[in-house]
Amino acid sequence: MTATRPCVLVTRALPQDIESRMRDMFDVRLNADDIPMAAGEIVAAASGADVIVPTVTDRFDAELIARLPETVRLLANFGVGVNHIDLAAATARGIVVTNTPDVLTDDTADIALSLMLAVPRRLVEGDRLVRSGAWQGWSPTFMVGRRLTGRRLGIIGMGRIGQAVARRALGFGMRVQYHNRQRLAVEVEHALDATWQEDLDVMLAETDVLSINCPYTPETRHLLDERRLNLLPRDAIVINTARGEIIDEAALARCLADGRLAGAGLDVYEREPAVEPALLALDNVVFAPHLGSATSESRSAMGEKVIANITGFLVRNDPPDCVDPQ
Ligand code: 8YV
Repeated sequence: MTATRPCVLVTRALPQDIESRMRDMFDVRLNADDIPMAAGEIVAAASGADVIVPTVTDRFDAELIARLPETVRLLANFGVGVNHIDLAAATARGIVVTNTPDVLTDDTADIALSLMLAVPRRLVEGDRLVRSGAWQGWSPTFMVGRRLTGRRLGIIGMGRIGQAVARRALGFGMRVQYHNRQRLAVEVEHALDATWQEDLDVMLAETDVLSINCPYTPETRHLLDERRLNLLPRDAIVINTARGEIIDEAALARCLADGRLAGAGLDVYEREPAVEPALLALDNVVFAPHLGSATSESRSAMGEKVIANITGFLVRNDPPDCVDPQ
């Protein structure tokens, strides 16, 4: 590290233990109010900074990256997804981008499974009914849902989180198939008892529970458009814990409203924190407010990764979680 302490701008409030470690190690500029910063505020606050720590709520597009002070050499993202950063523009400016993989895998998979259970077992609908005081008591035909056991799970994106979802689904007796750009090693497929489907459309037609776990890139924008949503069986449910933009939300709302799909469990949205109003009106959708990595364990570990990436970059020019430059 340089003799003077490196200057680090953090755009959102981070867990206290992480902020205090950063205060000890760096000349750190924190966002105590935790109000998302506009592009101009980021540019001004980054004056003289070596590193910026962004989150998913910042948009580091080519225009903002071009305006960053020359001193900025690293964007140490707090989070694994980097779709909010224009990687090509960063590379062109000689700015390295890092992220925080692995540490949030299990917690994000847990949220996927929570939604997978909550939707077909109608848990949130039930919670609303009990709270309303209108529950009339048990009956053989009351609030009957569907079981997960034996149902066909289709996973789009079989990276770390997709595989963690598959491991959990095995415990629920689901039959696992996946669509991924690359087929997994045979041993991994065997361990997960998962079948590769090269053709996404074919997989969709044979899927009861669809879990989206791929990154959001220009290629995956609206990957689940109206045509593909219509390939799913009528009693299928859709779970999205990846990025909202991968599903055409308006098309999803239409399919759910007219019974072409049975339900959806969503943790992410196309225009967060706004949610498609047509979806909000539906009882067969369970919403979570982007909770994938929201455990104290994940958030601290993400912060530790950010610190390791900053020091790895400044000391050895070799951060452990360097995102492939484009
Ligand atoms: C994070 C996520 O909380 O890591 C990600 O990509 O989607 C979330 O779980 C968020 O990105 C923090 O920046």
